[in-house]
Amino acid sequence: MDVIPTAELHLHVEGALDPELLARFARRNGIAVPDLDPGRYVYADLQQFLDLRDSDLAVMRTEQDFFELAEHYLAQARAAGVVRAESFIDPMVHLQRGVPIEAVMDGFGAAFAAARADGLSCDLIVCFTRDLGADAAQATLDAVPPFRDRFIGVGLDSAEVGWPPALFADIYARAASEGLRLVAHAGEEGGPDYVREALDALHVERVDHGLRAMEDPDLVARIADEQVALTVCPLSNVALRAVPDMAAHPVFAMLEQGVRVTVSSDDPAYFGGGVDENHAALRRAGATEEQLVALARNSFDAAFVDDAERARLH
Ligand code: ES4
Ligand code: ZN
Repeated sequence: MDVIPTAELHLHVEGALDPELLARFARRNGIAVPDLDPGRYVYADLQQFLDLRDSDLAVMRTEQDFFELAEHYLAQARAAGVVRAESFIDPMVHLQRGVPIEAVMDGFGAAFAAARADGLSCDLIVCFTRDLGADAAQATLDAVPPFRDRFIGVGLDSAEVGWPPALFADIYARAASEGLRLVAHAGEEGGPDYVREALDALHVERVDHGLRAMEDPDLVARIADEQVALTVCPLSNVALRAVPDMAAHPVFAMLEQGVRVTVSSDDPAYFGGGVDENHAALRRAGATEEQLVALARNSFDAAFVDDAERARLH
C-alpha cells in the first residue's frame, strides 16, 4: 500500500526513542542499557507509559543524543509519508534530570534545521509537562526566549487528570502575546470539560487527542462549526486503553460529524509505529482510502503554515 502524504501534527520527538537508540545512547553515556524485551511496550494506562518513557530518557544526556533522536524521527517520518512535521518536545523532563537546556534546544533544533535545509517542512512546539505544575511551566517559558528561532508554539502534555487547562491560562496568554501558536492535549484521559476549557481558557488553535469531546454533542457541534482540528493518534489510544479497540475508535464518528480530525503517531517507538502504521491499522479496522485521504487533507488544513505552503502541501 502506498504511503499517504500527510502532515504529522501530534508527535513527541522523545517518543521516537526506540531500542536501537536506547542501547546506543546508554553505551555512549556509560549508563546501564535498559531491559529491551518487547513486553516492555504494554501499558494499563497513560501513566504506565509515561513512567517507562521517563525511565528510558535517563540515557539521553548530550546535545548529540538530542540531535540523533530528532534526526531518527525525521528520517522515519519522511519514509512514512510525512511532508510536514510539527513536533513536540518536553524540555522540562530533561531539565529535571539535570540536562542543560542548551543541549535539548540546540540538539533538537539543529536536526530540524538540517531537515528543513534538506527540503522537509518541519517545526518544533515546546510542551509544558502539566503534572510538573504551572510554576515549572512558567519557568520553561522564561527559559526559552534565547531559543525562540527554534520553535513556533507551545503545547501541554503528560498526565492530564487533576491538571485542568485553566491552571495554565496566564502562561498561554503570555505565549500568545509573544506570537507563539497554541495547542494542548485535552480529552485523552480528561472529560469533555477539559476540551472546553482548553478552548475557552487557553484559546488553543488545535486540541491534541480530544477524544472525549465526543461525549458532549453540543461540544462536538461547536468543534465542527469552528473547524477546530483534533489531532488523534489511533495506535496510541488503543495502546493506552483510551479506546477499547480500533473498530471503536471515535475517528470514524468524528469524520461523519464534520470534525476536522487528523491522524498522527504520538510516540512511534512506544505504540507500534509511525503515521503509516496508524493508517494501516485504520484500514484494517475498515477505513476507506477516501477516509484516509480526508484525514490527510484535514492535516494540511490544520497545519501552522502560510497560504502558499498550504497550497503546496495540498
Ligand atoms: C504524552 Cl499525554 C501524552 N500522551 C502521549 N505521549 C506523551 N508524551 C508526553 N505526554
Ligand atoms: Zn501526545
